[in-house]
Amino acid sequence: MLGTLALVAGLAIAELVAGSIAGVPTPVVAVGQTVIDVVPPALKDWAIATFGTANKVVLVTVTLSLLAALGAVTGIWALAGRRRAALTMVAAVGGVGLLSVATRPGWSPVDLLPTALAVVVAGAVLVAVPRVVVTRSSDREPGAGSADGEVTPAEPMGIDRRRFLGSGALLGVGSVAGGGLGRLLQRRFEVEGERAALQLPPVGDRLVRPDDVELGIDGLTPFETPATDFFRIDTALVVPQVSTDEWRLRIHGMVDREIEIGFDDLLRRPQSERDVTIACVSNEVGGGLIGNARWQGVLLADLLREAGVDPAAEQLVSRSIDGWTCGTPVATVLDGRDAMLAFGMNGAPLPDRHGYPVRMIVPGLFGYVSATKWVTDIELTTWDAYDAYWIVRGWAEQAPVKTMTRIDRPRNRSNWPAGPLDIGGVAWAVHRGISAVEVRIDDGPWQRCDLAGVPSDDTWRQWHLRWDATPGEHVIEARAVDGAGVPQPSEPRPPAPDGAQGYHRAVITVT
Ligand SMILES: Nc1nc2c(c(=O)[nH]1)N[C@H]1C(S)=C(S)[C@@H](COP(=O)(O)O)O[C@H]1N2
Ligand SMILES: [Mo]
Repeated sequence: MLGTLALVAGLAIAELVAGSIAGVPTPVVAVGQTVIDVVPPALKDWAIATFGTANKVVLVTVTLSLLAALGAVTGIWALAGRRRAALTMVAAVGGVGLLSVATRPGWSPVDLLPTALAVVVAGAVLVAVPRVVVTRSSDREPGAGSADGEVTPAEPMGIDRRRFLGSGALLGVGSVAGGGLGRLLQRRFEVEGERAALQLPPVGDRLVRPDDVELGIDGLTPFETPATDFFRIDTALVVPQVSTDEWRLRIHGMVDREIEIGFDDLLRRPQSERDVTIACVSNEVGGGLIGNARWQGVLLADLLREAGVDPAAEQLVSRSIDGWTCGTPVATVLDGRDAMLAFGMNGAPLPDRHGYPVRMIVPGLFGYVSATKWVTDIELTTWDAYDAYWIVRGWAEQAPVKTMTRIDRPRNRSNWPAGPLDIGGVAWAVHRGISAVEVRIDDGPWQRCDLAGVPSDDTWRQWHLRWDATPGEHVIEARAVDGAGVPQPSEPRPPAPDGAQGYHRAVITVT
């Protein structure tokens, strides 16, 4: 109980400090973020596979439970007079917190403040509360009356329950109030308000989207994924809140002229708009870690040309404000495709979860080698000079999006009446385009599907086949051919190290 009080008081003061100084991390976030970055890749892959996008909630819950358990033990020690043991525990746990803060990329000493104060407050509670509530035989004469006239039995050491409840209530209420106030104050640092007020400049280089991107069949994935449904993958435990006022991008390394620009500079440059499908390398066959959006931004190649890229530069390393890194082939960025610094998504400013204020988009490459959110630094370098975040963790250096088809209807394990049945989904081979989709039922012949229109080779493509369903259980399989005529690989492979492959299938029952 005392341990919980100390813990809650410590965490509350940390929230209060985090609400007073912009950008400083609370201890739980700092430790959680460090866990994310240091856990072995296998454990992390397991956590993502088991808990999906809830893995971050699980991580915070586990961290808090662990703290609560350690706190309970510490509180018992403190009440039993083992002050030194209790304070050693606080120092040890606090040390882990401080170390976590001080190993974050780009940390500054002020970042230590919430955790340091949490340690001090927790320690003070563990020392002070026993002083007030623990009664020793010397404190009271045996049989002496307490304040309300009750007779307390003689005891060598005991706890004054009333005082304990009193100080506990005081501390508890104080902590909840302080922590709550801290949380409220932290909202000041959220960018949603400025984002809502931001006006995107008009686009000169407009996107031309054909009328037939939608086949108009029920249950097909829409061509444009609404931002609210768009998958989110990143290593950030809390979504970075980056104001356009503070945002700067530096382009440096193997360039003739270093460039540094602010957000307003970006808005003043020629604006482009493109539909681009982005996908995560962790997407399983048939999975949902893929989305298609209309991005507005400036073309990255233009900026790089201004900087003057050294012909010997091979790797473009982009870095986000929270220290995440990404390595993209320079040759890919400069081969004429529409690599962008994007700040608009589907006609609105980028949501914070998707990289507000600015992210990278490179059509045709998996997200971890191209799609840096909250990007603030671009360095031109070589492959030998640097290994980015996921490369160190065993994922492939080169990761073009693989040709893939997903069956969106009928759903796996669904039941249908015999008769005409619409089979459909999306297929993608980002930047190579889709030239054909074929469907096969029960090892029958591959049948050509109808294809929707697309604005470019950089998006997924809806497809559809009407089939006269006959009673029984059926296996539906789909595959695609890319724009260069290369068929989708049939051999199944898991996501690691460079993307899943194989045919998606749906098993249905027709009656
Ligand atoms: N700063 C930052 N950017 C990042 C990541 C990250 O962890 N941190 N993850 C990348 C990965 S692995 C993917 S798949 C895409 C996902 O983009 P989305 O969350 O907007 O869908 O973001 C990329 N950009
Ligand atoms: Mo990803």
